[in-house]
Amino acid sequence: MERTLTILKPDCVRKQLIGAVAAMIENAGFRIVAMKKTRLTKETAGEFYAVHRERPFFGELVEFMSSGPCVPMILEKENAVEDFRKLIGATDPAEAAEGTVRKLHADSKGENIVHGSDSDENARIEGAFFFSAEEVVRVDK
Ligand code: 3AN
Repeated sequence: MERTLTILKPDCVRKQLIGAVAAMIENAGFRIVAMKKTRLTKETAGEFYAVHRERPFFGELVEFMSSGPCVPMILEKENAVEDFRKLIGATDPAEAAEGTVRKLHADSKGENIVHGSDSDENARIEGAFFFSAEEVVRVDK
């Protein structure tokens, strides 16, 4: 069983879509093994997105991600990383496939509702960024 890390971003929380997006996630066969509502500071958002530090949109990304509460989750499923990126769709909602989270709910490349890890290694790093071992609880059926 693989894991991935998602963040329901501040636009998702502001639009009151936490429940709608969590339902899409669960209906797609993911189990939520950790979840919290938190707020990133500019410093912690910058740390989370450090790989994008040189990108032209870095400042905008950090501003946005620290603009309000967000809801990180660790999700478990076979092939979690790849299947989750399929569920959320392309970074740019205009290019996202029909029925994906971003196609349905996102406004722009920057404000695109959800984050999804891009590899198993990053899923582990990003999971540990938000959650301690005690906060990760796998509940069996
Ligand atoms: P993804 O989240 O789909 O893996 P990345 O890794 O290319 O996309 O980008 C990381 C984050 O940076 C995206 N989720 C998005 O919020 C933001 N981002 C990417 N491209 C742009 C852009 N052109 N303008 C503003 N924000 C962007």
